[in-house]
Amino acid sequence: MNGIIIKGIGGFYYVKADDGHIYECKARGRFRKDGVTPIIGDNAEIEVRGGKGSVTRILPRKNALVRPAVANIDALVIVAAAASPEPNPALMDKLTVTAAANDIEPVICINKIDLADGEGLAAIYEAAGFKTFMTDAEHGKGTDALKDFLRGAVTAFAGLSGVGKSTLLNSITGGDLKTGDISERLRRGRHTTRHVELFELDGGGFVLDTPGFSSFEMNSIRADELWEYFPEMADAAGKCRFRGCSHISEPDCAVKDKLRRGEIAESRYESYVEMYNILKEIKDWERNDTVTINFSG
Ligand SMILES: Nc1nc2c(ncn2[C@@H]2O[C@H](COP(=O)(O)OP(=O)(O)OP(=O)(O)O)[C@@H](O)[C@H]2O)c(=O)[nH]1
Ligand SMILES: [Mg+2]
Ligand SMILES: [Zn+2]
Repeated sequence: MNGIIIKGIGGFYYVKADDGHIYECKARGRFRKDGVTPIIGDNAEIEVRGGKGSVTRILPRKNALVRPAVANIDALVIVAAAASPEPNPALMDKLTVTAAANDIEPVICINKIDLADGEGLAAIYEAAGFKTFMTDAEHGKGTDALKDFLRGAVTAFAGLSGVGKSTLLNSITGGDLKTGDISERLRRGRHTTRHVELFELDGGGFVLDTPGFSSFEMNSIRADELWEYFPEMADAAGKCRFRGCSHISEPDCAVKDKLRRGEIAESRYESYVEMYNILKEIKDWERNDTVTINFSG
């Protein structure tokens, strides 16, 4: 039987199997020998005998994030608050690039639109080619459209602490994930969300609640390939005068023409330049295979 690992606690893996049941499974010893540790999101083969389940095989992963370790993410919902905390477009752009480079669809959600007008921010990401949602999770506004989008996929949520990821997820799953106000968070000096689990949506699909992330690495991305992860640059990038144009200082650059015409947002282009300058200093031997996002717990 096949299934997806939705939770791991104390050496047991909880597998939602194709037959609709959840089985508590042990991993067979050979995983340790192979150096494969099952993680949530893994598609697994399991055997069930006399009520006891074991994971016998982990199917190849499409991608894997670290801290928390989770595999096979289809979409990353990048949540920003219209206000409180103030949106940070540079951070959002790094996340869109990191996701895309991992074969994860980046999706934008501007939350807390009851507190401030998020239209301008949303327009930037819509124009760049991302699916963009506007929500007021506190009052359940706009969350149905997001819920429809998540159906059938495995989705993670990312964004600064306090933007409303858990509140959004609660509204979507009807569950009771832990949320906290900012004063409580400051008092405890840590993030509100700590456990890691995939939550099944009625109608299919899974969502992962993650704490606010602390850092991520983009070492695997080459500077000259960075433009590929900016959808709004894709049609222009082949039309520059120079092959291998960095789209920063060369003349007759089709990307900068687009920027001048207002078809690429200033903030997005600034993020591109900032990331390009960091990535171009990375030597080939310093490159990792995978792009990682570290979510702090
Ligand atoms: N006004 C308003 N408040 C919201 C909205 N969404 C969430 N909040 C509040 O914002 C605070 C933080 O929300 P959480 O859902 O805990 O934020 P989080 O992103 O999960 O934070 P971490 O788990 O620390 O990463 C809570 O007090 C929520 O009630 C919204 O749309 N509007
Ligand atoms: Mg949370
Ligand atoms: Zn160019």
